[in-house]
Amino acid sequence: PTSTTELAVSGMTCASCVGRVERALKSLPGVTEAGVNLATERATIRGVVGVESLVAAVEKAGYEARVIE
Ligand code: 9UX
Repeated sequence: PTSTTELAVSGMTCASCVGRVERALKSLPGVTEAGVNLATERATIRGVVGVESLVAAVEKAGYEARVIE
């Protein structure tokens, strides 16, 4: 089923960081929507995708992520 996942993302300091993280998330198969809020350091992702894949994609882009329970 499609679900919404929230990640806490750290290490972003400018708008280009936000774009990098959004692109990394949107490039994953199954992701239909991904948005990043720099002020709150939160990423919201919708789609059919495992949370470990989401975290790995953010880390590969050079930032830190953890799933918000
Ligand atoms: Mo902005 Mo982010 O100059 O990794 S892209 S700090």
